[in-house]
Amino acid sequence: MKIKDLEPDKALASLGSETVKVVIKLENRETADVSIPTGISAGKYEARKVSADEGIYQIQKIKHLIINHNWTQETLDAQLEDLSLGANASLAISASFWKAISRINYKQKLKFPKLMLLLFEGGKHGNPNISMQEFMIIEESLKDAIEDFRRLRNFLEKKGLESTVGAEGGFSPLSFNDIQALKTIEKIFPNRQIALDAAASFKKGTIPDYDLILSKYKIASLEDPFSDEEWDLWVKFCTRFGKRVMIVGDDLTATNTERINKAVSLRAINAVVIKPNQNGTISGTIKAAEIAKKGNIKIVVSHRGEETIDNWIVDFAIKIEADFVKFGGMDRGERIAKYNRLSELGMV
Ligand code: 2PG
Ligand code: MG
Repeated sequence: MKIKDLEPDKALASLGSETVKVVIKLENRETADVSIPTGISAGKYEARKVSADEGIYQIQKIKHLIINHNWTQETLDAQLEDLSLGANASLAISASFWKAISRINYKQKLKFPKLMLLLFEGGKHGNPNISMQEFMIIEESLKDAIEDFRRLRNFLEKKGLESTVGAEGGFSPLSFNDIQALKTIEKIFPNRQIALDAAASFKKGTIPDYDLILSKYKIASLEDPFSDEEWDLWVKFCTRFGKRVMIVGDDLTATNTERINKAVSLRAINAVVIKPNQNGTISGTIKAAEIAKKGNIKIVVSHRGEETIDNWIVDFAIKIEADFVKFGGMDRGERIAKYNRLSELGMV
């Protein structure tokens, strides 16, 4: 497919910082625009991004190599890799092409991933008295997720605690700590499975008592329990708990094919987060997901801390048959945009 035009621009992400946006036009008159999110707790093994200004400059500079040529997703991404652009500039081109040619046709019958619905957040995303970054529950239906989030809001509202939300639309009451968050979830949702993201690479001070938390609460999934360097701790932990709990690599693996390969062969994880902007191209991200599938581990496709209102990540998660998705709480427009897309595509 020939790319007729490629226009880089700036857009604001959810915390008010500038990010790279691209509008693409194809010869068949399809157009698409994408704007790239960024991590708040971005891992050090992620592909390097550049500032929005630098990204726009880079795209303008190489645009003549891209337009008026015929591409498949693979050939375009191979060219982008050769050009060594910032990951956000590269992904803006790669993902706009993907969005223009691979968006889901509404008439298809789709298999939807389970939702990791964010209820409370702390760490770098919210009130730091809550040391873990994310407290989620697992939902199989969008309707249940909407109802559950509303129930939690009503509960907190009665206590005057509902007005503080974190970066991803989860609640983050200033008076809460980790245990209060867990107790509240257990009280209101006794039948739901809990998923946590400890984001341990960013934690100051002591790590939580995982033995206690895993024995007391219905934890089905624990992401980044240790930092992205502590391979031995990961392996021991996964040997011990991996049969009953999903041990999920995010900062550890950074959607990087080599790191996922290593984590799979060491059995350091039994599930992995996939984030296109950690990788820099769509083909590279798909390759990372394929390694995970071959290694028989679960896939969690995730949004980022600093998100945009773009929603192609939803189509992408469905297309690569993700087992789970993380799109935040039912609050803040950039999170709602993803839930709305799931609804448009027929998730009930
Ligand atoms: C994470 C992500 C998304 P950030 O750690 O899983 O929730 O956060 O984008 O800030 O890295
Ligand atoms: Mg994470």
